[in-house]
Amino acid sequence: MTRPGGQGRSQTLERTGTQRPRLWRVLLLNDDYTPMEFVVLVLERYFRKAEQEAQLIMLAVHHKGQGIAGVYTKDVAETKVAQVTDHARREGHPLMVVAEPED
Ligand code: TYC
Repeated sequence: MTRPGGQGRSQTLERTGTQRPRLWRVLLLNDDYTPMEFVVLVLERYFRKAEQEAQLIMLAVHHKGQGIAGVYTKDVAETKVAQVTDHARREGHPLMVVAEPED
């Protein structure tokens, strides 16, 4: 098959500008057993929140069922999920943390 300029080979379309990567939300889910202090520690250590903000996010999750810990590229979000889940399980806590794409 003949294509203009392609001589039968596949063509790469040129795009101008820079594509921003799709971002992923890391969500904390509420449960009845993970201590509040551990959730605050997680928000400070893995999501770099100051103590006051960490307290507010933790309480919002506690009352509403879930909340956003941070927004990252996919690989960073997945790493945070793995690190926090690993830490929580090592401490014996059932804390659930998940990543979901922004629209
Ligand atoms: N609900 C927990 C408690 O009362 C605290 C908690 C907050 C747990 C946020 C998980 O993502 C969470 N100890």
